[in-house]
Order: sequence, then structure tokens, then C-alpha cells
Amino acid sequence: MKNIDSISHVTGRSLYVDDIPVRTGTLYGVVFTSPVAHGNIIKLDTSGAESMDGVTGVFTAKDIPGENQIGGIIPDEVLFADKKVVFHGQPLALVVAKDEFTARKACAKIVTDIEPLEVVTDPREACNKGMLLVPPSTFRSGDIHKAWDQCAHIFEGKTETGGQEHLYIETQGAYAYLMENGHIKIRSSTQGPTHVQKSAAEILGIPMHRVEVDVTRLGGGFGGKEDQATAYACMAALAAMHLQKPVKLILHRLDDMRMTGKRHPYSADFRIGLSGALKIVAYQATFYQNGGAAADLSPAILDRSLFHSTNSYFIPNTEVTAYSCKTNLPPNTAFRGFGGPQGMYIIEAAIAKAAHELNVPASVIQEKNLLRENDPFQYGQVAKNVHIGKCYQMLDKEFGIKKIAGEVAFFNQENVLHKKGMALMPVCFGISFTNKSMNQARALVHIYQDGSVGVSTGAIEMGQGVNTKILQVTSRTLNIDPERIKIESTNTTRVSNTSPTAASSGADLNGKATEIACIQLRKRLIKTAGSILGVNPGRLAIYDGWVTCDGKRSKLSWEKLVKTAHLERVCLSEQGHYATPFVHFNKETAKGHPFAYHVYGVALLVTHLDCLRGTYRFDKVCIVHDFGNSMNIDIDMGQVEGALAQGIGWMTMEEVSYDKEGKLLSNSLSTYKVPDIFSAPRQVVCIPLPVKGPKPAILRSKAVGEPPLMYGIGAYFAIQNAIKAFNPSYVPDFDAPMTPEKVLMRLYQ
Ligand code: MTE
Ligand code: LUZ
Ligand code: MOS
Repeated sequence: MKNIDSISHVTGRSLYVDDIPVRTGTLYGVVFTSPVAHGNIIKLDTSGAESMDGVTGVFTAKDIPGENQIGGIIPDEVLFADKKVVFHGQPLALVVAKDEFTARKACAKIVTDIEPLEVVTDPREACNKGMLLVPPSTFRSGDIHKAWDQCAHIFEGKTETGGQEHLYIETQGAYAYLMENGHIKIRSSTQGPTHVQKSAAEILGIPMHRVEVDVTRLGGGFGGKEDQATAYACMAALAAMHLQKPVKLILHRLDDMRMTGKRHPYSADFRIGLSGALKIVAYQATFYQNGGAAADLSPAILDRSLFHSTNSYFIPNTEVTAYSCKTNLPPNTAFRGFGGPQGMYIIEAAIAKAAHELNVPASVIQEKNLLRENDPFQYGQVAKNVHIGKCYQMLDKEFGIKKIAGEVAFFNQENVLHKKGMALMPVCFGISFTNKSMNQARALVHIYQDGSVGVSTGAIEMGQGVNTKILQVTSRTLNIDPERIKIESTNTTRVSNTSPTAASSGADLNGKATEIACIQLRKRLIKTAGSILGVNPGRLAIYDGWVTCDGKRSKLSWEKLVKTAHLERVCLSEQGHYATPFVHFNKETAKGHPFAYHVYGVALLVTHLDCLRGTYRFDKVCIVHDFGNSMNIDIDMGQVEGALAQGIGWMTMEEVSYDKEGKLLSNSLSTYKVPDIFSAPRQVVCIPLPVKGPKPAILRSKAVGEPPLMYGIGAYFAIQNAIKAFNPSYVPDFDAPMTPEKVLMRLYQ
């Protein structure tokens, strides 16, 4: 089935927040932000802005009737700074005017006096000063101290991975307006409508039932709107409440880049020990996560880095400690992979280091240590239905790992100024929120009198195709034509207490809830059909818009059945509630069964380096990916390709850069480079692993949103291998992203 949004997307008819037709009297907001990264606020004088023509209001912390607090996991983040500023670009005030231009001009009239304080941007420095967002966390398995004695080889190293700008095409924004009796409605570009509803209620000092949040779709989220859409929705709501007028707030691209958090940069130390037979016996690491100035989702992201710190390998003795460091940067946040990519990069770096020192291909070490059935993860869960070995074997069978390695070696022999490099990247990613309570969802399904169907869930459509998948679930469960079904906007009054659409589990959780509701409706309608036709309902089914009896079409159509059921006063609406079974995790012991299942896959990347320029391109990426039984292979392939490009971008050309004063240098698309069509791999071949999907996956179709991003990690090591082929004295270092500038320096160092 085609993505149901594709036609409206390509014809420009899809509606985003900024496309909602505005109501009469709509006003426009612009956020005034801190010009320094750390300081005490001595003066914040907004009178110049307030007295400007066309300005209707300027709002600061003192205008918040409720609590000036938007922290998601820990209450450590204010909506508007009042006493202190803690990052460059932190909101101080919202200026509201008749148009955006006037509001922006008025911002320039605001006068501040901020007494500067010391700015810390480096996570290790923050850690040394004891500036942590939460206490450190450690995952352990086996006995790391005894294990070193059993190792024939021990290697140590240091790694860095950079931030990443989400660059969703639709920037952060919200449109808020009043309904009757002081109720407020917010149209927000958020992955977490309930988070917006709860925070707006707290800011306004009103109960949640007076706030309605509605989301049609996002022009991309990638994690950047899991938490950070909230602030702008709250600001729009606050101004709308004060002014009793509709208020729209859409961030300018440059403001969005400057003000919002990104993927967390990590700095890390590792120590890896191997046996003579190249089995990884011990792995010890310390992660320094650059959290920024407030916790946001950092603690949960830190946890996922630990969960994925051994990637797809079984390592009997491990000890990994992670620090979430508080720095004067915008609070870093969720980004596709959610700390998993950072954790995986570090173990891959450790393996690359060992491979270099022992002069063996990294793929040999990778292959020897792949997870097997019933191996325990370091967090206690026992690996079941492990497919990583199968992915590896199939990749080898289909593409020939040795053959490609041979071609690369031959090319490198024949060429002086061009070198190729190859790398393998296996991935094992856990599916479920690691916070148990978030693994739940609801769906509300209405069958209308004419037989058409409306479905509401907590899922947010952000381009990943979740609405198409939910429509497929409805169509398959009720056995009716997809044309009869409409997926409604995500609205907190129809489906409440939603988890954000995140952790790749949007389709699983909301799809399951939809399936549950549809099964109930089907049962009820079959029963009605039984009494209409005067036969035992056990003989009846619905198929292709008709009631069938013993497999043969009866005279009763779907429309007739629905109409009669309504006349018979049978309820044609149903709510489904789903909670992922068997997931739990004890934070004290760091053991449990946090994931419903894991997604596996292996990628092989070949890069081509121009050794005069330091530039590179990717010739091909071969992937074997475990989709389970993909319910929509076109959408899922799109997710693999998009995530791969995003992962390669993070590892190669995307370089988030701040100056020592905490000011963003890579603050526009001329200084922050993202992959475009010219930097996409020349060839991407992805083969679905032929296996049966697990039960907790919707229709046995595995979650696909995040896992393929991590194939991109192989890009770093492929380039590294190409550099080694040109410059034998290069000692591999681990400082991602590997930009062309860095490549050039390493070629000739
Ligand atoms: N694909 C598109 N086109 N746009 C997005 O914003 N977000 C990714 C992924 N794929 C995203 C995307 C992220 S971070 C997640 S967690 C999942 O989609 C969320 O959707 P799902 O749970 O329905 O897979
Ligand atoms: N968000 C979250 C996530 O709150 N918890 C998670 O475990 C998670 N994992 C991936 C992406 N977002
Ligand atoms: Mo995705 S980082 O879970 O929004």
C-alpha cells in the first residue's frame, strides 16, 4: 500500500502548523533570547518593545500564572529565564505583535544587563567540576577485574562523537487560541501532545482538561520534537490567554538552530581485552554525555547508551559508567537512536583499535563476537530470536564480504591518489521505551452509519508512515477496503495520556491498540450478522466488504450490516488499550527485561577517497535488515534509506560547533552541512532477512524508525580504512565526524 500522504505531500496540500488558515485577529510571537551563555540577570527592560506601534504584549517569567517549569524528567528547566541564564539562546521574553516583522523589530528594543559567569561547554570539564544533571549510572556483567588477567591483548583509547542538528523541514511552532470558557486549544508541531498539554496546563495554572492539543502531522521530528516542541506551545498558549487572541509562534530556521538542543556529543574512554582467539573477554568504558544546561531527556538517553554499549556482541565481562554532564549549551535532546548510536560508536571504535593493533580486519573480530541465542545482555535480558548471525551470513552470501574486500585491496594497489575503504556495521537495537510506564497506547475507532470508519490514536505522523500503517491494521482487522478508513488528527480529547511517538514504537503501540479496538468491533458485528442471517456467528466472517458464511459470500454487505447494527442499537465505537507485556527494568540493580524484542541487521559500506582533496563518496552500501514480516516494505525501505543517510551525515559531514562562549557557530545551512542527493551513496541495496517477526511487533512487522541510522556508523570506519591505505603511518583515532578537513589532515600527518 502506498503511503496515504504521498499525493498531498507532493502536491503541497498537506497541512503543517503554519498552513492552518488563521483566525481573525491572530497575533504573531517572536522569542527574545539570552545573548550570553551564562550569567545573572541584573536587568530585563522590555518597555521599549512594549511601547512600539503594533506590539500587543511582551511576556516574561513574571507573567506566568502557574509554574515557570517545563522539565520533562526532572523539574530543572524554566520556560523563561528569570534570575539566571544558563545557555546562549535561552528564552527571556515573548514579544507579540500584529505581524512577525514588527515583533522581531521590537525584540531589538529590549535592554538587558547580564552579569557574566563562567561558561563551561566541555563535558569532561563539567564532570571534573561535579556539574552533573543526574547521578552517574553503571551497567556491569561478569567480573571485570578478574577478566583482564584472561586477556591476551588489551587496548585503550578515547573517542569523541559530535552533536547533530535535527533539521526537520518544519521548524518548531505552535498556534494557540481560546475556546469557550477560557479553554485553550493548541495546534502544535510536537511528537508528544500530552507533554504539551500537561506543561501548558502547569504554566497557565489550569487543569489539563482545559487544554486541548491537536496535531495533524509534523514536517519531521527525528526526536527533536519529543520534548522541545513544548516550550513554544506553552509560550503561544500563555500569550493567547493573556491577550484573549489567537497567537501563532513559528521559529525562523536560524532561531531554531540556535535555540534548540541537538544530538548529545559524547566523549569517552574505553579499554577492551581480547583472548588469543580474538574473543572479546572484557570491555570497560566511561561515557561523558554533553547534556547542556537542563536535563530534558538526557537521563533516558544516557540509559540507552548503556543498554547499547555492547551493540550486537556478547561480552562476558563489562563495566560501563556514564555521566550526564551539565554544560552551558542548549539542553541536548532525543535524536533518532536516542543515545544508542553514541554507545555503539564507542564499542566499534574499541574493535577498530584492536583490529589495527593486531593487524586483522575488524570484520573478523566483529564476526567472532556476534550475539548468539540465549546470550545474556549486560542488563540481564536473555537474547531470544537472535538474528544477527543470520544477517551476517546472508550479507556474506549475497554480496561476498571477502570478494568486496579483495576488490577494495586491488583498487588500492592500482591507485595512488584514490583509495577505497570498507567497513561492516552490525546493529542490535532494543524496541520499547526503557521507562516501562511509557509502553502503552490507546486508539478510538468509530464506525459511522454508512460503514465508513474513523480512527484516532496517540500516534503522530511525522513522515515515517505511521498513519498508513494504522490504516492497514484497521483495514486488515475489520477486513474492509482501505478507502473506507480515515486516520484522524492526534488530539488529546479523543485519545488521552499518550506517550510521545518515539522509541520507534509508534506503530507497534498504537497499531496494537487499534487492532484491539477493531477486534472488539468485529466480534460485535459478527454477532449482529448472526442474528440477521439466523446462523451461528462461528460460521461468519467479514471479507472484502461482505459477510461470509462458511467462507462463501452471504447477501449481507458491510454497509447493510453496519446500518442494521446501528438500528439495533449496537455500539459502533470502541476504545482499545495496549500495554506491552513482559517489559520491566530495575534501575537500582540495572537488570531486567526492558525490551519487547530487538531489531538486527548488518551493513557493509564502501567509500572512495580522493586523497588530494580529502573528499569522499560512498560507492555502495549493502544491507541485510531484519524487518520481521514487513507490513509495508516501501515505507520500511524508505526508513532504512533515510536513516542511513542521516547516520552517514552524523559521522561524516555534519559538524555542530560552538565557540568557547557557548555560541553556536554552525548556525545556518552554509556552515552546517547535511547530506544531499550528491553525497548519498551511489548504490544502496537492502535485503530483508526472511524470518518470522515477533508477536509484540504489530502484525509481526518490526519497528524500523531508528535502528538503520546506526548503519551509518560504518561510514567513519570505512573512511578510516581508506586513510590507512594511503598513509600507513596514520594511527586510527576516533573523533567523529570525519569531515573532509579532518580526512586531509590524517592523510598527510
Ligand atoms: N521518518 C521521518 N520521515 N520523519 C521523522 O521525523 N523520526 C524517526 C523515525 N523516522 C522520523 C522518521 C524517529 S526518531 C522515530 S523514534 C520514529 O520514526 C518514530 O516513528 P515510529 O515509532 O512510528 O517508527
Ligand atoms: N524516548 C524515551 C525514546 O522517552 N525513552 C526511550 O527509551 C526512547 N528510546 C528511543 C527514542 N526515544
Ligand atoms: Mo525518536 S529519537 O524516538 O523520536
